[in-house]
Parts: sequence; C-alpha cells; structure tokens
Amino acid sequence: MLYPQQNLFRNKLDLSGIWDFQPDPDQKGEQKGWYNGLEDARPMAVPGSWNEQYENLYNYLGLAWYVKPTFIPQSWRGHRVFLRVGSACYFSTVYFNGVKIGSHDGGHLPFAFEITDQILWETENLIAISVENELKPTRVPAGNMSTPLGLPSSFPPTTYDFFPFAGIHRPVVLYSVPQTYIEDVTVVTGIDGANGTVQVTVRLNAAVSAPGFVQIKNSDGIAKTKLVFQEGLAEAQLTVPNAKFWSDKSPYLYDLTIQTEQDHYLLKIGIRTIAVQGGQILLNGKPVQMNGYGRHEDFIASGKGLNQPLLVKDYQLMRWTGANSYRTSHYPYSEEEMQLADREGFLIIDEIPAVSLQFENDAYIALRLRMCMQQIDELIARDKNHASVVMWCVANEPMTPKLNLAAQDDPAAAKGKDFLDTLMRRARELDPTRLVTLATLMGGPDSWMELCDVVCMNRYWGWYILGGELDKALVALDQELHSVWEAWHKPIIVTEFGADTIAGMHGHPDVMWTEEYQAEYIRGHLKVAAQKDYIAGMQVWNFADFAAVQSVMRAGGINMKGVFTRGRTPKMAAHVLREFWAK
Ligand code: BDP
Repeated sequence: MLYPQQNLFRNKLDLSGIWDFQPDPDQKGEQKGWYNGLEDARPMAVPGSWNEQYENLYNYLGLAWYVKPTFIPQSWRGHRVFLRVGSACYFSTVYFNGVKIGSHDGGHLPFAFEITDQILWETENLIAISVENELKPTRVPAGNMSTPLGLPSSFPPTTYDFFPFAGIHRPVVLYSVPQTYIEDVTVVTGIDGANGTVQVTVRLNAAVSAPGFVQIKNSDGIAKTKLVFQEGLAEAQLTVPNAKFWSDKSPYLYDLTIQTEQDHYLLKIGIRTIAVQGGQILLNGKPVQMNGYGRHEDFIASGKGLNQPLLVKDYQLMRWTGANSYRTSHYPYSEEEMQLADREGFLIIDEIPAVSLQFENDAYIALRLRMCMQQIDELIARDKNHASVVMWCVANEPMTPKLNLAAQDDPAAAKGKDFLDTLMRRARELDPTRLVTLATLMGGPDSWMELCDVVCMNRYWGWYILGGELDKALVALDQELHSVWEAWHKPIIVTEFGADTIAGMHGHPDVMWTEEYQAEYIRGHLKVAAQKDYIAGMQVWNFADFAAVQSVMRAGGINMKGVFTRGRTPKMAAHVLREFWAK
C-alpha cells in the first residue's frame, strides 16, 4: 500500500474539495442508481466528517453517498489507474462510471481499486462512494452493546470515549502507474559502528525478471546498488558510511530511490534501531524517554477529516511542551501525519482501532479477531517504512466484565489472552524489527501484559479512583508501578493519565475540574515517574479536549482532559509539562 507519488513515471490527482452528498437512511440509493448522480445533493467537504458540517447530520451514522465528476488526463492513457481512499469510516463501496468496483470494511486505513478498464477518455467520469458507519457489536471498535462495566449509557452508543465521526476522512486520489510497477517496498535499517545498513526488498506487480537499482542519497554522496528482479522480487543491502542516524533530537532523513526500467519510487527513510533492555527503551542503542500524549484526530467542523494546518500546529504545540512522542490513540492516523512525524522526530506508538475489546460472545469474538488481524496487516503494510513508528499497539483497554485482578479466573480473561496474544504474535511475525504492546486498563488482568515488549498502562489514580485525593492517589500509583515492574521487569510507559479540566475554571483549594487540579495531578505523576528508572515514558491523556459522545460523564459531549482546549489554547497543565520536558 505505497503512498501515491508524482514523478516522471507516475502521476496523481487529488480530488479533495466539495463533493455532492446525500444521506440514504432507507438504503434506496443503490436501487435508484445514485451511483449515476444524486437526487437531492448538498455540498460536503472531502476530506471531513459529515457530522460537524451539518447540525442535522450530527448523530447520523447510516448510509450516505458522495459523488464527484472528474476528467482523466489524456497523458495517463496506457497506464494503469487506481482510485484510492485514504480512509473512510466505516464500510465503503466505490462505483466508477456506474460500475461497482469494490468495497472496504473498517475505518482509518487506505484502500484502492483499479479503474483502468472503466475510464472514459473522451468525456467526464463519475465517482460515487457510499459510506456507512453504523455502530455494531461485530465491528472494531464495537458499538450498540450493553453498557460496559455498568457505566451510564451514552449516545450514540459506542463502547469507546470518542465521537464516532463518519464519512470520507482522508483524500480521495486517482493515481497512475506504469504497466509494470513497484507495488511494495520494505526497508529495514541497522547500525554497524558508524555505518548505517539498509536492507531493501522490492516487489513488482508482475512476476517478471528485470534490472533496476536502488540508491540512497544525502548531501555527502550516494550509495547505490543493483536490483535484480526475479519473478518480480528483488533484495539489496546498502551501507551508508558514517551515517547520520535518525532520532527524536535529530530526525535526519535520507532519500531512498528505487528505479526500474519502467518505474520510480522515492521513500524518505531514517536509519535507526529500536530495542528494549531491562527497564529501558533503546533508540540507536541509547536509552530514550517517550514523553508526550494520547491524542485524537479531532477538530471543530473537520471532525476526523485530515486537517493539514492543524497537523502542523499540533506538532509545534507538542514540541513547545517538550514532547517527543505520542500514541495514535485509538486508531491509525493519516499517512500525511506519519510523514510529518518522520520529519519532525516524533516516536510513535501506532495503534489499530481495537478500543475496549470485550470477550463475551464467541461469534462476535471470531468476527472481531478477523477484523483486528486485517487491521494489523493493513497498518503494518502502510506504516512499516516510517522511522517514527517504533511500536505497534494491538489494543487499547481490552476488558473483562469483572474489573479486578482476580478476574484471572474469569473465562473472559483466558479468551482475551488468546485473542490478544494472537494479535501480538501477528504483529511480530509481520515486523520483527519493532516493539509490540497493548494499552492496559486499570484493574484488567495482568496476564495480558505477558507478551508486551513494553508494558503500557492507562491509569487514572486521582481521577476515576481516589478523585480529589491526590496524595493517596500518588502513593497508589507509586505502589502499582513498582509491583508491575517486579512482575515483568520490562520498561513501562504510562500511556494514559489525566483529569478533566474546564479551561478557565480555577480553584483554591484545587478541586477536581479546575486548572490547578490538573496541573498538580500531572506534576505529581511526573514526579513519581522521575524516581523510577524503568519508566520509559509518560503520555498524558489527552493532548487536547476532544468530541466524545453525550453522557453524564461528558459535559457538552466533550472530553476535557486536554492540556490544550479543542481550539488549542493551553491550560495551566501545558506549562507544567514544559517545566518537566522542555528544560
Ligand atoms: C480511557 C480510554 C480513553 C478515554 C479515557 C477517559 O482509553 O479513550 O477517553 O479513559 O476516560 O479509559 O478520559
């Protein structure tokens, strides 16, 4: 799943803009031929969630249609042409000139279908995409289930704490490639003294034998070697003398180009290694702290739609607080964002959308397992060449019905362990070069941490438990971290800790929901962590306030644990983070 590129051999046409749109609550569009044009269209921005573009679509999650006409450039004749959707939530079907060309299940990951044979070269073509985002117990993440853990109900009925934004969330792109094209590239980097090693595997779309070459370029020179394709596959190993290694402090990127007789592809690569040793994470052989945030793709009006100015701003704000890391909670973020992370030197925990998995019903478990495996495959295929991605996270807060450590005897705990171990094994099998983890829920079975390279813990001491009693909460945190370390002897990242805070609400004393409470809560957590050399990172929940579902827990439907507001104004806590991280 290579990102589309424009060069001497390839072309692309980004169809971002205003599309025709129509909801289809009665699912009559297909029968009425809406793929040839809508009956009652209104304008809708792509990329963007539909929910915040119209008040009367806020809670609409059913089927809807997007339609857009486009010409295909004559210069693309003789090439193979694909239609690619960066992501759409949740189930999409693509039609081209009235022909159904394919469907994709699952949000947050790209999909592409070939349209070469359907193209009309002399006239305009019509693209139609139907998208549907119903909440179902069989989906990942799941919805419309009985309320977990006896929590109050919420609307829409998700099992997770973010708004189930719907629609085409990332660009729709047409791209052309030559008849015989570079279909996949895998780059694995290593360090050998002062030199960098780069192992490149290239797969063509056809089982042909042909010559090519691969080169790595930087300001000091070029390392180049031949690629000899046999049955469409070629491998090469390059050495970069006195390499500049990629890191969070110095995110140096090399241009790696692959050239065949017919095609050309350029990747920006960072040469680095990632490993664990005892209680530490090692980047290029040296201990590194992964400090930063859990985040969301979320903003006013664009919802979960790609918002490039916001990306740049968020990176700048994260850096301003001294952060060097974040988790793509709770789903894969855009490819544009991963490219920025490579360039800006962020260390990413890359997560599939497996939020709040439950293990209650065998038929559902089987379907969810299939979807999680698909998501791991698609995510690793998409992100395997990003220097920034250092860890795969296969689940966030999987849970058993009874939340306590005694839940080990619960049959759901054993089923959950099988499920999660299968996911972690899959990620390792596909990519043995990165770390693998899952983010654990407070009180969840500790056996689930067994296969993690790094123990990632979401903990709310001082908020959901011992709220308002920070002194006691921090003692409990201290003790829990100690016992988890004693149990596993693995590095620990606290991947969530946070306190809802109404921006501008102050209090003396510092009661819950005030800016003072959040500031002290975060200060207290960072102080506890600083005393423990097995803590490999602290990630605050959340970078910014974000849209959640309506419930008695979320005033105005907003989760307010951000250290920035949804509009990106800092709360007091952002300054506390600067004291610790930006020194
Ligand atoms: C954690 C979840 C996260 C929530 C957070 C919270 O992983 O998605 O938003 O709690 O309650 O349990 O704020």
